[in-house]
Amino acid sequence: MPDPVADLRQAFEAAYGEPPAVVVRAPGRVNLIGEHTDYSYLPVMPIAIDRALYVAANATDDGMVEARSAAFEPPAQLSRDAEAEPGQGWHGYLAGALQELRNIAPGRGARLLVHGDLPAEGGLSSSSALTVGVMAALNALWSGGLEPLAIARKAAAAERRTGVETGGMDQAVIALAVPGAALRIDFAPFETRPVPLPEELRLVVASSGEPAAKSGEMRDAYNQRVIGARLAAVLLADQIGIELEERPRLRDVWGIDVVDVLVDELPEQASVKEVARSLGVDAGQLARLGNGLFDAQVRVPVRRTARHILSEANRVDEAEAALREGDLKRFGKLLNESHDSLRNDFRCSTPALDKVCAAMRRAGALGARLTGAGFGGFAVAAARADAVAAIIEAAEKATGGPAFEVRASAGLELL
Ligand code: NG1
Repeated sequence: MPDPVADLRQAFEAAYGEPPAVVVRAPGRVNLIGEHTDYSYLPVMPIAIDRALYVAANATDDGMVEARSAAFEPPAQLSRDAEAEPGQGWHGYLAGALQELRNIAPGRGARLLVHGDLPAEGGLSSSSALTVGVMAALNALWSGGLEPLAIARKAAAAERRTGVETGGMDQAVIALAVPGAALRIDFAPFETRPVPLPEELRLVVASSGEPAAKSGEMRDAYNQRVIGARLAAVLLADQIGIELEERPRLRDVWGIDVVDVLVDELPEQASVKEVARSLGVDAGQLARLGNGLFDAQVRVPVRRTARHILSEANRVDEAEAALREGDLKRFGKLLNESHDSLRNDFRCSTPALDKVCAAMRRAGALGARLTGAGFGGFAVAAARADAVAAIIEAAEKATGGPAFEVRASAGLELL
């Protein structure tokens, strides 16, 4: 059996001439349901998986952070004052992490080595596993005293510095997951509860064969949806009579009786500028992205975005109930409905994702959907044990793979 931790310790010694003081395991994640809901403060239900990134680290006193990895290129040599910018690849996540840790042990440095068996092509949260893992390792090395939840929050802030307006699901489940269960996460107020997975449930993930790295067009497409959700929230809140000063999210209007009707009356598309003008509010406060990168004149889809997000939040409630009751058929059906909504309303699926989901359903999956941001990346299928091998084979045949079974694993661990 390969032992990734022993290999990493050995590789660290070979690279830096001494054993690491700290080794951290940060798992990848697969979202079971609740897609594109987190940035509207609506619930999600991901698992941490049994594939992970491992970060080995030693402290130095030179105020520099050196990082090497077999999975990410090129090696990094960053000062503690490094600042993240979009388009810097993995250096951006490292710099964002350092910015968020600036108050901890100023002047100290570190040497890091990152290994893992988590595909880095996007979809299984390798970026968040990297950010959370590096921050946890540095926190341990520099005695920062941060709890896992604080690490998750700072890791989400660090990723936003790279230009993606992430909602915080990935970092939270990576930091807080428990083995054998999905984690239902609510964001306002922040609460998590484990949802034990039924014994007979198996989960398969399958690559669409297309990378979903968060750069360029993909980042713009993601951020456009975030803005569309915020515009929908203010327009609906205004209709219902909720105070606009508070920067409403779709969470604030979810479940209100008339909302389903009002959603259908939202504009198909709108820009931040148009909505601000129509409501007589300041465009900046209305839908500001963390890094101010969004152009207020760009028109984004509003109605379809809101329709997906609000219906998806209902599906999270229903899927949690189905899992607690052991109703696998119902759970599978909800995965299919989620995929349809992501494809037809939210429009973040691709022909390859549709194809791999269809192939897995035909091969016996109870349900299948894209997982994560979409626009490429991975799909997840729910199945009973006897169908797993056929599902993996069908998925690999459809897209070239890889496809493999995943198990709900522990979150962040200091080894
Ligand atoms: P990915 O890109 O699959 O890790 C992204 C966001 C999540 C969430 C999902 C969609 C980041 C780091 N993560 O996940 O917060 O919004 O899309 O549900 O941006």
